[in-house]
Amino acid sequence: MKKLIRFGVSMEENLLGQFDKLITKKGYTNRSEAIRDIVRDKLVDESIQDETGKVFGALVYLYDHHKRELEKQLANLQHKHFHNIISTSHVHLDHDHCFEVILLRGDARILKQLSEKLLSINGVKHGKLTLTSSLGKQSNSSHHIHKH
Ligand code: NI
Repeated sequence: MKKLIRFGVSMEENLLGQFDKLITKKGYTNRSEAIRDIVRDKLVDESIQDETGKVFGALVYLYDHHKRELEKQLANLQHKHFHNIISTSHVHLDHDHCFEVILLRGDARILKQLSEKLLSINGVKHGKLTLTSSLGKQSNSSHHIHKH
């Protein structure tokens, strides 16, 4: 474990009360861990803004199974970006809908563009991209990312 540094934070009573309520609701048992997670979240957000930052993503979407040409369009785009795609999971939700999760890696800008293209295809009913980065957790972790 890395060395922990203690520091004091001043806050209005009311603001602190709201913060405590929020973190209790989210399941935190102490303020320090909640503050650490908030700081990590900000750092990850910041690194994701960096267009050449190596990030990881999960794109989830739901689409109409009966829409003509849709599955072909989705597959074509995925093949075009095969080097950004780690895996794709497909679930046949019901008679009409399919649900897919694509795990992605690469530049934030590329992953966002690819996701926008996939989600804008006619017949894709809803979807969302979540990006993360190891930069906020450990500053030197990029050495451990294996490039294929
Ligand atoms: Ni299906």
